[in-house]
Amino acid sequence: MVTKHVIDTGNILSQFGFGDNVVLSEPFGEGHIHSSYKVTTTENVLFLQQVNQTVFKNPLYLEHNIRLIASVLQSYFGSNDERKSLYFFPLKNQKNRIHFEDKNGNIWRLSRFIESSFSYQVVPDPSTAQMAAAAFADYILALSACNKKDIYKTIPNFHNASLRLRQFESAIKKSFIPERVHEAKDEIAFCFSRAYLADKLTGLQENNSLKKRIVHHDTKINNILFDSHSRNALCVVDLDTTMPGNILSDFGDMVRTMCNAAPEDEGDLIKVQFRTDIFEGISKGFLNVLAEELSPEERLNLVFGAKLLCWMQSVRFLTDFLKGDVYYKVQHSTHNLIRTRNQIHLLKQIEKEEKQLQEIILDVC
Ligand code: GN1
Ligand code: MG
Repeated sequence: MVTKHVIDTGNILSQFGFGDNVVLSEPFGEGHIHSSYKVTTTENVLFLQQVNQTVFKNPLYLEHNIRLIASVLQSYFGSNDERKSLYFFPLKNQKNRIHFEDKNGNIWRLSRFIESSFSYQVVPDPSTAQMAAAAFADYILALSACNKKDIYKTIPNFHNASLRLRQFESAIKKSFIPERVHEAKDEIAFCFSRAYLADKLTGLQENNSLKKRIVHHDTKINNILFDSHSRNALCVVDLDTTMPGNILSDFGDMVRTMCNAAPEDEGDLIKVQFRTDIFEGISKGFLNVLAEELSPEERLNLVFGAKLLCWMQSVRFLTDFLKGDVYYKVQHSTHNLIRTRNQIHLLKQIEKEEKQLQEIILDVC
């Protein structure tokens, strides 16, 4: 159902030099963090976002990174292909700023809406997975031209698995909602049983086995837009977590979200099937672009990355459930627990197929 919104869209748009002739403003997308709207005016279709300042504590960092990334992508893809990257409009009276702060301290940004595009919640087939993976790989390759020092860490320690584990332990100890600790006791035990994954990541980092790279850190399938006509991958979106990290984050999160035959909050675990043919598609798409760029150690640890990201996401969803749903948007009280169960179920399947997945990577390289 399309609902009219009470946000003062007209005023916000006018800060970016657009008339306040809004026809419709409707919530848009499936993101768990920012609030996004598709805004239709008599002349334009726009994408308006309210930045989540609880998660992104320094909006100036976001602004800086987004502008830098846009310019890098523009030179990588060529300036005439404007649908290949998101362009945020500058403020009418402050051309070097893209954030408008309203009288309540809310921060807004505006881009054009990429028309004739769509996203998937579930990948339909291996060739789509291959295209999506190639798009994320191109994004990483484009950003390899950037100096890592020029990109701010928008969320420090974002994929620090050991820290995520400590936050999880602390949520259990504090027992914010005791019934929830009891309700999730099996999932808590499972997450602890795989805590060695965090230690393994620390070990790889200490040995310098993983090159520091600027990566996206949120390579969910719904963070790629596809062209409605050609059905080809069009552009990567949701760029706010782009910052220095390692390759496992991006490969792992693609496997986590694309290989699952169901959305990440499907509660019927029969439907949560790990799809090996999609894994092959991802590996081809990613490594066709990046194989030369990656070291043998990075390639060897890609399957570990898939397990790690699945585990870390289980831990993050479960921590949020234990804390009373303070981070991810939820639609009901067990949403985060259902997401956790879904991710654990997927991880168990990856573990069973690990050897075969490793062979696929070797074959593709
Ligand atoms: C969040 O904003 P969205 O929905 O694309 C989260 C990711 C998680 C993802 C789980 C900043 O991404 O890290 O993997 O939910 N983003 C942030 O679906 O925490
Ligand atoms: Mg998103």
